[in-house]
Amino acid sequence: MNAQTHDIVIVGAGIAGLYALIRAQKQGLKAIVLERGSDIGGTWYWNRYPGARCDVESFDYSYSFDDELQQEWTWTEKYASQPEILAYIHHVADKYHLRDGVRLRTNVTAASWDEQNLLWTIATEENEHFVAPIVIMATGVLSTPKIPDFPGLDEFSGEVVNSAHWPERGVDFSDKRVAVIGTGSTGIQIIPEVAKDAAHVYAFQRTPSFSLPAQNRPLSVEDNQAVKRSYREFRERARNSMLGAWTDTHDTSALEVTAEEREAEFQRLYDYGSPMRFASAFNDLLTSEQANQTAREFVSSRIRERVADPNLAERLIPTGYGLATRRLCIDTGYYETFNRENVTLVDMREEKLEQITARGIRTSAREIELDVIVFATGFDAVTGTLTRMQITGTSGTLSEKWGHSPDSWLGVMVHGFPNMFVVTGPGSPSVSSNMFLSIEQHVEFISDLIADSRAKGYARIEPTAEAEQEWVAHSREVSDGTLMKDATSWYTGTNVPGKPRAVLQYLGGVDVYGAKLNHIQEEGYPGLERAAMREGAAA
Ligand code: NA7
Repeated sequence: MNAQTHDIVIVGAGIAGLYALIRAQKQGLKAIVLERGSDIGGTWYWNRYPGARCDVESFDYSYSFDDELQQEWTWTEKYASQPEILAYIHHVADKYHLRDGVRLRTNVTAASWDEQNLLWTIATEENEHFVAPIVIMATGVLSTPKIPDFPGLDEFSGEVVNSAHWPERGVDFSDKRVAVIGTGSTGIQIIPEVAKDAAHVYAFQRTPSFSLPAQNRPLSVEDNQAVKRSYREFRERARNSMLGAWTDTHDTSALEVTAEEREAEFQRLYDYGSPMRFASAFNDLLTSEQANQTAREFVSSRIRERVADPNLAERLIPTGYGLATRRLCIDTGYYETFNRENVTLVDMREEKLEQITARGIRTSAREIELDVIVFATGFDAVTGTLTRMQITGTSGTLSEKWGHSPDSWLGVMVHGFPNMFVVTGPGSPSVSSNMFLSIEQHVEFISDLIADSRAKGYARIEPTAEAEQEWVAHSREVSDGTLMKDATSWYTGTNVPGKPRAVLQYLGGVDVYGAKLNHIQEEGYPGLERAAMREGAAA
């Protein structure tokens, strides 16, 4: 076996992997990033479908580690589009000379731990091997799309595209009959865009989502300057917030204020257009069914105003789960799109998708002729990318372990997998936070831990089983107190058949979580077992 040796192998060249590379290079370590895509960017490389846009505001959704970087970059919209975010990531790669450290078109399929020599061997689909004492899995939380196996898919004579593997050449929808399957954040972004060009769009909805108007707008130079003048304080406020982005909300129960006050507050935040702010309008929207009901009623009324046909509006209004217990979406003209002549809702709760045929889709009610089928059917989120790799630790594989329960120590390390770090893994705030901030927080924690261990002569780092279980129990206790635990969605792993039900995020808050990481660091990393190299190990 002809293996290449490094100090660190980083898997994934998205926001996390690139920052991990910056930190490793700063520490003088020989690092390589392995990336399966043909370019850098991760999530923002793959998800280039029409309408793709972030749901965290641009000033928050960016790196904070270098003031020069945040001063020199100018955002053009409140919610940046995919091309703008990708351009930003490319700017970062150029500024910090990262490209030479990234190996593209390199798909990691396996990683195995050598306990004698304290080394990971990383294998790729291209049959290459990389050896390093440390591996950082920066593989993303929404990086393995879920593709339902609808019968007959192979027979379809038109074009089939997946939102998460959008063709680089683009897709021409003009005058085409198009089905979009899935009405989560992605479907909600795609449907209005495709409807502008297509002859007809059939929106296949199984579960309606709650969505708020994004109230997206161009950002002026003055808008940028206003934030840049006090970016340090802006970031500090974000780090000390529950969601990793400051929300202009009050610490009050929705049930303690009058109906008029509640309505006014919901309206104020609705007009602002931010899922994070709206979901934290009151402090008990995610813990009290009754409080949540008030928010649901408010948004349902707005949906009724946006959709001309009252029957159609009722079909688009979610029932049976709490607002923000599944992803609360933002949109640009989503509900209004259903007022167009060329858009039809196919309500899969009543009209089952029975078969994909050569000509289109046969439902329990009709056959719909189509030229294009778009899958926006979501992801095997947070754990799916890692469980698909053959990762073998000290006593079994990660897919076996997480097949029972996605346990980890703070979402950053896993007992049984020494020297393997995960950026924004299960049990960390990850997708319930501003991912950029959570990624920075994790990468900094990881690189500081590596530096500290190297300085002290430790070659092996592993969380104890007890520390891991303590964190899992705490995380579960927090999520058990919320309405989120009961929802069926990718937040709880219940969108993927066979995946164990567990809230995949730590819901105690980015502020609380950050304080925990800082405390652990200050206390010399309790919960971790660190050991020196064994005698006789390969140098
Ligand atoms: P989501 O939010 O998981 O949405 C996927 C959608 O696809 C959702 O409406 C699903 O309905 C639907 N779906 C999935 N499987 C099927 C099958 N078999 N039949 C019919 N419909 C299906 O993924 P997104 O990509 O929209 O968003 C993911 C995150 O990316 C988003 O929250 C942002 O953070 C960015 P279901 O709800 O399962 O009934």
